[in-house]
Amino acid sequence: MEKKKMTAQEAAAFVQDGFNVGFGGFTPAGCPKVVPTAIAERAEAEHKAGRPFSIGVFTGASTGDRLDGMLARAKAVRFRAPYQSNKDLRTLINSGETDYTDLHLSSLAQDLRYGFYGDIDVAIIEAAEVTPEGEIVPTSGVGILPTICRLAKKIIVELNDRHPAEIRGMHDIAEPLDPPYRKELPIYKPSDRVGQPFIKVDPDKIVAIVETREPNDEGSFTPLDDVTKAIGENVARFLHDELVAGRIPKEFLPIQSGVGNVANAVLGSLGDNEGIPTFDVYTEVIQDSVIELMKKGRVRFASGCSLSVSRSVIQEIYSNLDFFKDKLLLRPVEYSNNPEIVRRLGVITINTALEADIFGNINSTHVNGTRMMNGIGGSGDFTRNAYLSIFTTPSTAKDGRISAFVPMVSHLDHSEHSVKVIITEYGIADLRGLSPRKRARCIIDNCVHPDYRPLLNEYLERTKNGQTPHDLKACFAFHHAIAEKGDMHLADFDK
Ligand code: 0RQ
Repeated sequence: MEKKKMTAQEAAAFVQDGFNVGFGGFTPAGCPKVVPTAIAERAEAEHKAGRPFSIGVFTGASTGDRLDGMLARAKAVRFRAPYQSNKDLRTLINSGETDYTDLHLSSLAQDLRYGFYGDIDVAIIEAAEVTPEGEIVPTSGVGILPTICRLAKKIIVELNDRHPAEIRGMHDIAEPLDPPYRKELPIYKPSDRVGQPFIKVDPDKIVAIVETREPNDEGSFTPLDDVTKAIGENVARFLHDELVAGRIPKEFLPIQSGVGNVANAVLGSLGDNEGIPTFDVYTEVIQDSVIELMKKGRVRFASGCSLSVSRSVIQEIYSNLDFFKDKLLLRPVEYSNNPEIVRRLGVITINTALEADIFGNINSTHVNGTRMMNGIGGSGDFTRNAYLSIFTTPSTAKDGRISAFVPMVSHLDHSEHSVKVIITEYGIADLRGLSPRKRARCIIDNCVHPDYRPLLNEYLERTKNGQTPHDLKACFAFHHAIAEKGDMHLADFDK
């Protein structure tokens, strides 16, 4: 392995124009950093010399700025899947310069194995340890690691000694058999293990080892405000009432909570609600709030795909591994988000909508139906298979000029069939067992901002026809209003 040690620039030379590259990690956690930066520099040099250079980028989810951001700014991303949240990459995607396929995160690894995306030429991964036998211990994010390592012709490892050797044992690495030979994935409770604490590869495939000490790139959280706090409290109240009503077992059920500011606030409120027993987390991204609740004894165990926590929190975990190691488990996304496991465990899922319609359909991805925000991420993996699926959203965005509730969603990610409950700062719309007409009444009365209730009531009055009563000429009046007049309050159904 010593002979394979080299600089990031030397390792980047293994990547050629047109390659499909699989990257390890999940969110900025566990993503390689110095080699993607060197690939971006190489792309810029190639472009200056008048030569093309761009690659297909396959990841577990979003990445850090030194991966998606650097490569996007170097115009080096030809194709991207399955999720991103970087503003420079988003610009390329929305201008059509980068082809982006938005996918349920649980399906990418198997789709790669099925051959749907061609070969993976190189896997570039971050590791805490690599042994001469080809055992690779990941760092704080797993994603599609085992699959890209197995499929890739060559593997480049960023060996990052910021992650202590004792992290070995925090991962559960496995890959399912593919159809027609697939068997059940035998996870019956969040702490069950089905694999090994490392990825095993053919050591000859490892062509480069680049030593680094780089910390993960950090995202930022907006501090809690009254709206996110109220949403969190409403979610906690709803789940507490469900428990009292006996519709959630008294032992409680594992929680999945999505990404972003609202999700972090929701988890905080769940932890603070004394009526909710200590619970487990079976999720994709383990955020700061989960670690906080673990310290308070409110979260017993968390299974996820990445420790997507701030730099100070990861240091705290590493300094207290005795406390955290038997409470945290990191798995490939194919397991953390697996529909079979989510349904078996009875996961209560809480995700955030960009917009919802009055009948309970959810748009999580497209601003005004056209511009990609991030992607569907794991929200579909969890929602569709949940014991109880909840969507949260502030009732308005952009200082009230956008209503989160519209007559018809401008893009559909989660259909009415999968969405059980919607919660805003105003209240709770429990949609279980309601017909579309009753759903509309429930959503307008409980969740919509009071400014927009008259407009949505007016829309509902326009037509009485059909199971789902729409006026197809007027259903996008809110979207026309924001696009043309900059404010949904000015929606005119007759124009
Ligand atoms: O804009 O960033 O300019 O302030 O969207 O909105 O309210 O801060 O919410 O950070 O939770 O993100 C759906 C994008 C919400 C995210 C989404 C604007 C708003 C703000 C962000 P600014 P908030 P969040 C996996 C879980 C899909 C993937 C998923 C997401 C910005 O949660 O990507 O669920 N979800 N993964 O102003 C225009 C609207 C808008 C709008 C909000 N209708 N139109 N802009 N914004 N609504 C499962 C796991 O286990 C992790």
